[in-house]
Amino acid sequence: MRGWMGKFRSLFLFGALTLILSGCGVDNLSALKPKGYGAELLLDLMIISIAIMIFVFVIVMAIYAFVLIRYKQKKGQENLIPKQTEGNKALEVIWTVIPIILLLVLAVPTVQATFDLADTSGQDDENAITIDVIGNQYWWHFNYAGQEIATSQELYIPTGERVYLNMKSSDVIHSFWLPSIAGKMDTNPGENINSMYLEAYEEGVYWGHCAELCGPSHSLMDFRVIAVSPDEFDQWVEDMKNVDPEATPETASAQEGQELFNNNCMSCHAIGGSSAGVGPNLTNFGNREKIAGIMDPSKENLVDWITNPDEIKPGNQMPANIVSKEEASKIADYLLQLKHSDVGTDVPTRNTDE
Ligand code: HEC
Ligand SMILES: [Cu+2]
Repeated sequence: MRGWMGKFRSLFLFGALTLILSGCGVDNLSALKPKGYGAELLLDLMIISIAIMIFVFVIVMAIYAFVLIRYKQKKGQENLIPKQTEGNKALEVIWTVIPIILLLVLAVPTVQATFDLADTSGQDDENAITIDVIGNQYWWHFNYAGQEIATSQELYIPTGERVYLNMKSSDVIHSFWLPSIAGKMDTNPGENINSMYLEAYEEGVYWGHCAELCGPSHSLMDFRVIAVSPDEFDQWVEDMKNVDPEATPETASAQEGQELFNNNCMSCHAIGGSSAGVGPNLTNFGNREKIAGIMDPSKENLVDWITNPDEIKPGNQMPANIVSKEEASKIADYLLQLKHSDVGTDVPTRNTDE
């Protein structure tokens, strides 16, 4: 016997699904809440295509329901053969012409947007900001062309301005995906460079992901884009250019950490400059939102990372146990005080307005 639960089962299912899916619209990570030019263009296209789909669906369902009801077999008509019609010029013209119109309505803005988003010719302007993006298993490197500065994992950009990205990969194919500001683009190994641009409307910290399955830690290959006002951006560039990689830290523990770091870690990591080594550039590390793109920046997490990175990001290229836990703790003191620029530290983070 089906109880009242049974009768309402599908209603429950739909209700639960709605609740789960409503979690998809996270601020600063969602294509449905655009905060930049590309994302806005793409959302408009989604709305047009969904509107057309709903229009077609409703008309087809209405005709379907009409035929079902109007031509239902009635009592006493079991052997009745309805009037047979073959071909109808007017109807055939209508159902050929309407889809053509709908396809045009869909095609014109789609083709326009495609060319618009692919137009990176603005980077030839000498004042344009261009950034070389390099995807690595499982971290991102951002090299500011002509500026001799670089960041890893966190990309700083000015708001209200087009910033051009030229992308490639150092190993396998990755995909740079920043849903709330722009679309997504593959980074390929080899000579093939893909270009796109970002234009953020408001200050904020925007979340990006790698969107191409690239290995066991693919799902942990996150990055941030920090959009600040153009003035603050210029300040940030100044700060980054004036980094002194040799600066002596204040505490004794951090000083020991600095020496340990220089002896054990500098072969892969850089502080200051624009080099992309085997590992991320750690300039301004103390102001990072995340460690390795995914962990909150606590000392405990950092020590865990330094002693056994593979436990946190399986398959990544940093070796475990280079230093002891005590040494790692001193290195953590050193790294966490690397604050080279406070630009962006007051920018509202994701979800603060929810
Ligand atoms: C063989 C090269 C190599 C050596 C040596 C190395 N690392 Fe790494 N390190 C990496 C790579 C590669 C990553 C990126 C891992 C990832 O996120 O996939 C990384 C990531 C990190 C991160 C996270 C960076 C970020 O952007 O959030 C920290 C911190 C770090 N390493 C510290 C150290 C310290 C401290 C040492 C020395 C004890 C060290 N590394 C030695 C290659 C190396
Ligand atoms: Cu990837």
